[in-house]
This record gives sequence, structure tokens and C-alpha cells, in this order.
Amino acid sequence: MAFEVPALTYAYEALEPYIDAQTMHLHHDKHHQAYVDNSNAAIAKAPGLEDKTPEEILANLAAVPEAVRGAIRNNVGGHVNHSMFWAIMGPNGGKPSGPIADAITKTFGDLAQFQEKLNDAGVKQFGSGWAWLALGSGGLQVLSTPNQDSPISQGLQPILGNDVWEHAYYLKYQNRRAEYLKAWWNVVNWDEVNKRYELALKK
Ligand code: MN3
Repeated sequence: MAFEVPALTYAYEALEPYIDAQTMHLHHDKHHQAYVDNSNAAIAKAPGLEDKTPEEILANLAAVPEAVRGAIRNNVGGHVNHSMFWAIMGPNGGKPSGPIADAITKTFGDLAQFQEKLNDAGVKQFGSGWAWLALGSGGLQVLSTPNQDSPISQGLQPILGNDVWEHAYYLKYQNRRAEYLKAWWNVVNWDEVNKRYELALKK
């Protein structure tokens, strides 16, 4: 089944002033669409992949034919990463509650220390990539990945991720990635993050 860009569940301008409407239009309608189109084109050249979910494909990149492995890694990664990104944002940012709040406190000390750690991972990611909170066998961890690489390909389950490609912030923040990373917490939909955490614990 061909992949599609999921519609936003909020208005393009809903994340203002932290993320501007123009960035949301370009990022969601153009960048994500390109990852989806390129994914579908690459999957059409790889018989057997079309019945897998994008997450299943990323979990076993070694099984992808070599001729399209690079395209799949980048574009299916881009599709999965962005699908999560839109879902874990919203106009009503706030503080985490429920099991994810407890797990963050237990793992990182408190919310502020966790946020600092994730911001730091995002600032230090050289070039394009993502800063993540992911669940592995050892519990929660912060990591960054280059390009569109997904934690799923490392056997981890992404719980929250921030896009530090310049296309995510350059129109508003220009070179100030650190400022964007700090501002982004204002638009995190913690209910969705908590749902993803609870689902990941059951896997
Ligand atoms: Mn992006």
C-alpha cells in the first residue's frame, strides 16, 4: 500500500509564534511529500516490501535490496520521522503527565534536565538530523541521528523526536538552532508522547 502524508490535526498557524505557518506549509506539504513520493518509488522497485509497514522496513534495513537501500533508509526514514513529528506537536504544549512524566523524572532527574540533554543532542548533531527520546531494553535514552536515520533501525522505539534539519527552523530562526530547540518545547503534545510511551512499553 502506498504511503501518504498524514494530514495535520491542527492549523498550519497553530504552532505560532514558535513555528511559523510558512515553515509548516513547506515542511509538511513539500518536504514530507517528497519523502513519501521517493519512498513509494523506491518500494515499487523492491518486491516484497509493499506489504510491510514503514516501521517494519526500518527495523530490518539489511533485508532491503542493496540497489534501493539508501533511498529506503533516507525516504522511509523521513516519512516515519515526520509522521511522528506532526503528531507529537500541537497548540497546547505544557508539561508531561502520566507514566512518561514519572519515567523522565526517574531517568533524567527532572523535566528541565531531560530537556537540556535533548537540546544538547540537537545542537551537537553536526549537519542535518534528529534529536530523540527513545525506549530501549535499558529504558529511556536521549540520542541523535544523522540525516533521516530512525532509532527503529538501532532497535530502539522513538518516543519523541525533534527535527534539526535547517528546513525545520531556518525561516524563523536562521542559524540559531539552539533557540529553536528551546522554543520547540512550547508545542510538544505530551498526551501524544505519553500514549506512544505506553504503547512502546507493551511491545
Ligand atoms: Mn524535516
